Amino acid sequence: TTVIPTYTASRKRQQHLQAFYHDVVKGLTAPNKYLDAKYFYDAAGDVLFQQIMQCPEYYLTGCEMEIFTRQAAQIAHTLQQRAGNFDVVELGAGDATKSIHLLRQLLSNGVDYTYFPIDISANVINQLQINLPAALPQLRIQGLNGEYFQMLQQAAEHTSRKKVLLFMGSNIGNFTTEAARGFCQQLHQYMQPGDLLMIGFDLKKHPQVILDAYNDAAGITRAFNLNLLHRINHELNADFDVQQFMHYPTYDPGTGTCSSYLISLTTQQVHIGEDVCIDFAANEALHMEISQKYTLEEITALARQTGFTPVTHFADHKKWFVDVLWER
Ligand code: AVI
Repeated sequence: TTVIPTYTASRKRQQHLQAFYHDVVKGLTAPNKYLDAKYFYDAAGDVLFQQIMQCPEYYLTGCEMEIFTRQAAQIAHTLQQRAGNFDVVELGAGDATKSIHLLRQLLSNGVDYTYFPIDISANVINQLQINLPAALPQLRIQGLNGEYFQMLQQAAEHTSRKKVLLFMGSNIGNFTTEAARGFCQQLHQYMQPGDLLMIGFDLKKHPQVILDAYNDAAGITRAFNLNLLHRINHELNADFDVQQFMHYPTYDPGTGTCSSYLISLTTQQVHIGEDVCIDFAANEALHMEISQKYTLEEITALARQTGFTPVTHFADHKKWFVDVLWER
């Protein structure tokens, strides 16, 4: 019995490495070079992202935390009124530091529900299954480790109750607006009429505030971006000279798109394994990530375009961030 898990783990690792290699080579050989931001989150990247969330410039976490601490009662009341009996499913639950306030409020209101946190990281799910029941002993929790849509399917097989889906932290901002539309449409297909969806959106605001959030003075976001080059070096046997790349975030207040680039400081070549050699020109840009910002009107339009009915929204006191509630 010990052989099978080891074999499975190494096979999973092999599959991961193949997909990672494929995506990296595809991005670095494209006419406009890019890397897929989903690869930021290795063990070092997870730690750096935790540190970003503590940075004074990175207001998003504090704003959404304010919404969930100060308005947990209103949010719970609205969910109960709209959905009656329901289970809670959280996509990309992380450490649930924000949703725990809602979970606690629902328990103290006597709502009988199961919490299904979904996360791609097995480690995250294991930790949640230990830590959350310690903090909320009455909580019924069923962690689901895997891809969002596969795990949504599993959650649906566990229970036929209505679902309240949470997708928080402005994770939707890491999609282009077109991809966000596709994602919401796909969610719609996995939901039943009457199910609710709560999504955290970062709002358009003073451009300098946004730019600073992705260019913190302590250099954590810089390290977060450069860490992906380190990861490619370690995992794919590449030779990025990380010092020769500069973190360069931009924000376009017209489109609301914040884009992070790494700029090649010199003409250089990077080898990936034995077969691939990538040429960088001096000043060539490598696109790393987008963090899309929205207006409330754009969010409402997104709901309607993807088949949802907007119910209400909860904003922080500065009106920098909203968690919107939509009904399927
Ligand atoms: C996870 N995501 C919502 C973060 C964001 O704001 O786009 C990732 C991040 N990248 C740099 N700082 C934070």
